[in-house]
Amino acid sequence: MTSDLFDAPELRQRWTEPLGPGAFVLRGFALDDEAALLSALDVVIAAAPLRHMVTPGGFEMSVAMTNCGRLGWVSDRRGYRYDEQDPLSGLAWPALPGVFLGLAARAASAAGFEGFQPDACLVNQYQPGTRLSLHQDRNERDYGAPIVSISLGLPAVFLFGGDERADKSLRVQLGHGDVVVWGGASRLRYHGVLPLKEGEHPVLGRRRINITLRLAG
Ligand code: MD3
Ligand code: FE
Repeated sequence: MTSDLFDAPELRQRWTEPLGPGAFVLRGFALDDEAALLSALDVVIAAAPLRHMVTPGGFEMSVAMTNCGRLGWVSDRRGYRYDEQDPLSGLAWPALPGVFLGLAARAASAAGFEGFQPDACLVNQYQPGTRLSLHQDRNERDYGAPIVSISLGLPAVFLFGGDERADKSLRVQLGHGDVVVWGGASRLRYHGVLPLKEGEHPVLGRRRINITLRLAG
């Protein structure tokens, strides 16, 4: 028997789990900023709608994506890259919300990376069945900067692999409010997300949102 009181963000636990060299899961780190994160997310999505990009191989991604910040990650038949413009509108991406920047800098600092100032923010939306196959993030200029990711909504099983695609992956469950910092020797590790399981999150509904902040340019 649990009381609704234990679902209140201020009563949920926060702790740090080391994942690998330079990689840490900060459990519950985003919970204090839940309301501000969600309203900032609405502003971003209203200006640059979530959309399914096409891979260079011609497949539509099952993850729906958008971006904010100076640079946005895009994929099309020509390849993967960072671009200053939203290809849907031809306009600059919406500004990177202060609450994203502040949380990213505090999380990076908690993991030992001081002065993190991302210029790119990718928003990924997963619905039940959506997956992200194993890949490396290699489109950024400076691998010395960490990547910070914020998970909201339905829980997902994250695959944290090695430096080679064939290396065995660690399975890490990421839930609402968890923040992960990936830096140092973990920065180029293969990673992916298993198909999202069916469910209904009390705040986000039938979806998971992942906000990834990077220094790309
Ligand atoms: C580990 N997104 O957008 S974020 C991606 O949950 C991406 O939406 C996943 O992978 C998601 O590229 C995972 C966490 C993440 C980001 C970069 C990493 C994990 C990483 C780089 C190296 C190792
Ligand atoms: Fe990635």
